[in-house]
Amino acid sequence: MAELDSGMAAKDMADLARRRSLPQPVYVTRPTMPDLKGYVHLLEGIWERKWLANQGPLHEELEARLRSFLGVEHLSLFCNGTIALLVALEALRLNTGEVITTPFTFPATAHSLYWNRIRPVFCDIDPITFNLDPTKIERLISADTRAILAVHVYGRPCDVEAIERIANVHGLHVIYDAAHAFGVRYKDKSILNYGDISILSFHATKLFTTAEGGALVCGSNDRQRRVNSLKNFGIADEETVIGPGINGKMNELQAAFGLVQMELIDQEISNRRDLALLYRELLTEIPGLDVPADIPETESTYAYFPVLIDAGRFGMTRDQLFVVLRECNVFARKYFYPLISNASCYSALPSSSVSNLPVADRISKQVLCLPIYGSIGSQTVRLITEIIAEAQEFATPAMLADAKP
Ligand code: T4K
Repeated sequence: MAELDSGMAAKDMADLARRRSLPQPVYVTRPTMPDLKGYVHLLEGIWERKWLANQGPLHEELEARLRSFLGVEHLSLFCNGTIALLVALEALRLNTGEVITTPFTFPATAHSLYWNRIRPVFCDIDPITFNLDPTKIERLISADTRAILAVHVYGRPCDVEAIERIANVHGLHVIYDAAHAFGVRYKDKSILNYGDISILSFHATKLFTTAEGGALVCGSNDRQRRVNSLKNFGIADEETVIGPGINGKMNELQAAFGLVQMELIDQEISNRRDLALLYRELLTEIPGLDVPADIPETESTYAYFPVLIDAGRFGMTRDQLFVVLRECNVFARKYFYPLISNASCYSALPSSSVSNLPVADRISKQVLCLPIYGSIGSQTVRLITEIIAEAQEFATPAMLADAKP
């Protein structure tokens, strides 16, 4: 019988899709759309003021609101998270040598090093947090190492204490790519308060969004002054340029969107918490599908809902399940497969070898991020889990044997 990519018999797949397919595509995420009238009201003010960019009043208001909401003192808005990362490195004068980083992330993390002429040194990840494994960092430190660039992947906090200890011993800077960690708290304080600098992304796919956007959080007035001039072409005042800056500014239309979105954020987090609990309850009995436990002492904001598929126990591979879901109109995502260390611009680095990254390699082949966003509704979550459970019923040893390695 013909097999589809999923490994399920075509007949079984067609039957499952006919019975179970969701009427509308369900994506891994959808933005929380704010009240349109409220947004238009703010736009009217922009029209009257004719002030569109460069630290306008809405930009200033959003910065203040976010500082208070996130519990941080020094926050600068950016046009996106990637430029915030570039500026973070430049603000710390990191533009040569090596930086230790994770391969289990979105390309922007490693690319920010490349653009600042820094060689990434990839370190393996911890199997519980999915973030840099602190026990494997020190062996990668060389005379050229300048910093550690860690990611709180899916908003799961890194082992920030261990990373801080290593950085202090070796005199390294620590930058956190906190693109996924909006609102996450660890040990009763914002996760953004750890390290020298953290950056956030406010892309359309993020829990809090300004369509494109981001922010940089740092620990002192002096550093924030430097950051603010670097994101404004390096201009300090009308006659002084302090360095080779860039244009990283957020505009008034983005800030207006952010301000109306702020009204929804508490409800969105609460909805996601309920959905995450429901997923956990419904998936817990499925053999071979592991829902990672929450990190202790962490208030999560459920930016993503990753699960791990152990093909041997589940009966089909992650890739096969991905296809089954897609056939049923559910667009889960393999965040983050393949590892960024496998991209052609990095694969020749010695630290990119699989033997250096066995845990990251395994997790990237097992992980699947299921749809999660406030408006998805508990009924859709139930239907997704039913598709997964039913798919497992069709799994056969032959399918696994046929699966591509
Ligand atoms: N560091 C990390 C760890 C990151 O994850 C990211 C970005 C960055 C740094 C850089 O931050 P930014 O410079 O982007 O601020 C998406 C995002 O483009 C990217 O921002 C994000 N990480 C990454 C994890 O996800 P794609 O290629 O998966 O996005 P896309 O277009 O396939 O969208 C995914 C789903 O979201 C769609 O299937 C439907 C939904 N969607 C998407 C958009 C754009 C919507 O419903 N509406 C939309 O407008 O990368």
